[in-house]
Amino acid sequence: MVLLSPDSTGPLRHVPLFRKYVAGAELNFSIALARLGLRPGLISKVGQDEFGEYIKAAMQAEGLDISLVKTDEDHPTGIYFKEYSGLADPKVYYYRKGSAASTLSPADIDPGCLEGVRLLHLTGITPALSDSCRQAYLRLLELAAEHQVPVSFDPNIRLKLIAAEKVREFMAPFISQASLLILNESELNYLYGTKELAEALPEIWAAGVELVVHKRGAKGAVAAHKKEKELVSCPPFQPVRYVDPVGAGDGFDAGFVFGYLQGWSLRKSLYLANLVGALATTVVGDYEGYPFWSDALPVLEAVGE
Ligand code: KDG
Repeated sequence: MVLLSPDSTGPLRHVPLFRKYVAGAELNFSIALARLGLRPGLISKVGQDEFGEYIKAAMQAEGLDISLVKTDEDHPTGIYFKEYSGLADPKVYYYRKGSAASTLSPADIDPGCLEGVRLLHLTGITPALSDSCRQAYLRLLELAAEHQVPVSFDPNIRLKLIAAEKVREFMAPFISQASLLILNESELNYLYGTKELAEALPEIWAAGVELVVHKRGAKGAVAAHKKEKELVSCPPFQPVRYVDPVGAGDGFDAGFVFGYLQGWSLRKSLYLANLVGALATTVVGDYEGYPFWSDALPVLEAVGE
């Protein structure tokens, strides 16, 4: 999506100026990984319009593989707005019904798209956009199973897209095929009726997940592995400036997945995750604050294994 962020605080009806950014959870995640040195590909659709061109150019500039991003002649690129009230974190307003991305369907999924891929990362946002998106994501799960590609999943629950009472059933197929599950406190609560990771673990292991990470925002993060008794926790990284939290969760996921793919310890992966997430909060855009590998390396060296 394109993000239009107001230049001033207050209800959008009084805002005269907006700044334009690129956003979207899966895109943010991919950019964070690319900045750390990987070359992720994204499966999505944009409209055949100026915003679509803008998004593709930004993806290329950030080093993403956009060969699986389709351009749709009949549907526009989705947009979303932020609104800053001065009282709380920003509200978001989506204009993405009928957008190009919401028409993603199994026909858009190239059967060879996971060949040679090390990990498939999905979030609960795209499948909540439409039934065809959900079918496309289920097709990706089939392909991941066929090619033995591990799946990481972040439910990324958006109550503007999915009713609270449907969340558990909706997320079940994705969670049950995920090796790695990453979620925050409110998602833990919607899915397992608790805010404590330890209490949710029996159900999470029973679903087949091997590794689960609890993002706790300003309280840091905790990870648990099915084969280990002890939970591993990590303190937060404190940025020097705070603007808004949007994009932090995606950056966190990417930082953790990066460590996971390198075979790092849970502790070190959590440190990088916290660092990427925290730096996202220092800017208005979703991903602009994510660190490059050269920024992250000295912090990681100071932390050790
Ligand atoms: O995680 C950041 C996203 O929330 C933002 O980019 C917009 O993808 C988005 C969504 O659906 O909320």
